[in-house]
Parts: sequence; C-alpha cells; structure tokens
Amino acid sequence: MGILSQDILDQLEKQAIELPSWAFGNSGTRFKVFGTPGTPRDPFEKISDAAQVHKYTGLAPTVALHIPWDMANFADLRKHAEDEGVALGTINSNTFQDDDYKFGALTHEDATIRNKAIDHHLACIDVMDETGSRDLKIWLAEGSNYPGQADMRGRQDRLQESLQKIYARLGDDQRLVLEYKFFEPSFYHTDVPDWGTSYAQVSALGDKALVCLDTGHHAPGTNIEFIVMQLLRLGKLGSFDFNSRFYADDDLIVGAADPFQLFRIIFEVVRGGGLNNPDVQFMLDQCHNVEDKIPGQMRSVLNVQEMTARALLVDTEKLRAAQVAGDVLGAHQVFMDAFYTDVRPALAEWRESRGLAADPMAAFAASGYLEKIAADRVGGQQASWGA
Ligand code: AOS
Ligand code: ZN
Ligand code: ZN
Repeated sequence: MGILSQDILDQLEKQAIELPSWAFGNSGTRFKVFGTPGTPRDPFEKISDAAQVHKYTGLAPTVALHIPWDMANFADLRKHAEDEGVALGTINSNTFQDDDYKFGALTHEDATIRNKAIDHHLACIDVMDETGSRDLKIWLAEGSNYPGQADMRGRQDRLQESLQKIYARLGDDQRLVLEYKFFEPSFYHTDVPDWGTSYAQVSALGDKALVCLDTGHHAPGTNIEFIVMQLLRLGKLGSFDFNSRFYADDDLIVGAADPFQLFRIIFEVVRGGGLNNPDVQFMLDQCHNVEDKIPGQMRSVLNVQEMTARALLVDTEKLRAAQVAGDVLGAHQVFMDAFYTDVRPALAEWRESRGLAADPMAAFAASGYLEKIAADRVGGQQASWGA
C-alpha cells in the first residue's frame, strides 16, 4: 500500500462512522423539498439503505435513529439491522416539532411542558434499552429571538434540573451527549450555544454526560480543532456530528466545503487519543437535498477515511522537533506535507486487499440498487426537516 504503513492501515481498519437515518429520507430547505425515487418509506428501508454504505465501504457499521421519526417495533428493527449487517446506534431526541415547545422544552417556564419534554427523553432511553444503544443525543432548539424576551439565567437553571432528571434514568452503560449550536432556530440567544455551555451543563451531571460537537454549529472562522483538542484534554468529547458548511448549518457532505479543516480536526483527534476510541463516537449529521443519498453518505465516510489517513501520515516526531526548535515554517511544512499527500490510490489498493471494491462509489452505481429501490418503493416519506 506504498505510502500507508501497516500501523496506519491497522488504525484505518478499526475506523467506524455512524450514519444518521435521516440522511436517507427526503430533505430540503424551507423553500422546497425535492423527492428522490426510491426514498425509504419506513425505518426498515432506511436501515437497508444505510447497510449499503457499509457493504461498499466497510466504514459504517451503525445507524443512528431519530425519535419519533423512526418509531417502529424496535426488536424487529434491531433484528433487521443485524440481518443487514449493521447495528442500531445513537438515539436522537426531538423537542422541536411540537407547538408546546414554541418557547422552550427542557427550559420552559411551565413545569408541565418541561415534564413533557423530560418524559420524551425518558421514552428515548426506553428505546435505547430495546435497541441496545449506548448514547442519547440531545440537541435543543431552545432560545429567544429578542433581547428581554427570556430570562436566560433562569433557563440555564431549568435546563440543568431537567437534564438531571434525564441523566438519572440512564443505565450504567448508557451516556448522554449534549450538542451545542450557536444559533437557529432562535437568533438572539440559544440555550446551549457553545462548547463551554455544553461542558458546564454536562460536567454538572456526571461522567456519563459528554459534549457532542457538530462541525456545522460554529461561527465562521471558529478554530474547531482547538475545541476538539480542549474537549479531549478534558475527557468530555463524547461524539461528533460531522458535516460541512459554507454559510450556516448547511449539513453538506463532510470534507466537501473545507477538506483542510477536516484534516486539522482529525489530526487533533489523533493527537488527543480520540481515534478509534469507543468513548469518542464519530457520526455524520447530514442531509442530501439534491444529490443521491446513499452515494452521498458513501462519499462522506470516504472523505473522513481519506482525511484520517492523511492525518495519520503526519510525521509527529519531526513535527515535534520543529516545534521545540521554534522552526515555524519547518513545522508547518511537516503538517502540510501530510495534508497534500494523495492517499486515494493506496486506499483503493488496500480496499481491494480486504475484499472491498477499489472504488466503492462506482461499484455501488453498477450494482443497480438505486434503480431497484426506485422501482420497488413508491411514496417515500419525508423523513427529515433539513436539520
Ligand atoms: C441540529 O441542527 C442538529 O444538528 C441535530 O444534531 C440534528 O440535525 C437533529 O437532531 C436531527 O436529528
Ligand atoms: Zn447535529
Ligand atoms: Zn445541525
């Protein structure tokens, strides 16, 4: 495999990236949702599509579910996933599509509504018990639009109280990951806007509560890899939602907008011991509005794999020596040499050696799966909101 040492290949072999079930449903913007022929009509078909990504890439053995979008008989769904060669993963809660939550859910002024939102999370943990999932991922669409509209301090306190009730219900092997996002759907303030707030909230809960970092949830120019480094250093990076952004929370294919940023992030993951560390879940949080969904997910996991290979190519001894010597340009060059290395031919060769297609995208296109689901499935559901 030429440029990729056995050590690097051993690490790549272990890589696993969780897919979001909602990536396989139709999604769009507030202007239009374009349907795709063959879109899954239920969670079972989403799992089948996700399994295709794993079949061709060997990179995506688990699928995250969203409750209530993926309500099903979970014992059957779990069995179906196993039959398809994948497993069910993170459970995502939803407190953003109910009129009751217009002014908040876990932070709401009204205890009745807070309790309803807490109960939803407890129900999600019941689902986790059935699916065998470890993680409950919480993203809260809570905040305010106008200065003075809300008591921000009181909301933080209520958030902590609500989270404590959810945390108390977690099993010994289960975890809660709290995602942050600096804006949207609220525009003045968001109750969990940044890693610091998420960190403060989860730290007050305990060891089983960690931060989820969605790469699309930062202001332009934010040094995301610094946040990755810090959360790993603090032992509180629980999971990633990978995607890429040009403008806002675009949820585009990870590594498409800024491959160098993805490289820098994964370099810090490696540096901080987060690669192939079960405590740090890699997951995609993407939607495919105009491109085919299964190939879109394939491209995404392959992008993560390619940048992981490049990050592993950094000559860390040389880098460290240059850093210690104050050799600014020397250190930078070591870093950039790895980034500019084209690992694609070596990865293709390695895939073949493991019985996978050298070019998973082409092999999948040739398989006829998309044509088959377009013919077999009529009336695909709109599975997502373009989150
Ligand atoms: C929303 O912006 C967040 O990225 C969420 O992680 C996610 O997209 C949503 O919960 C869909 O399940
Ligand atoms: Zn997310
Ligand atoms: Zn998002």
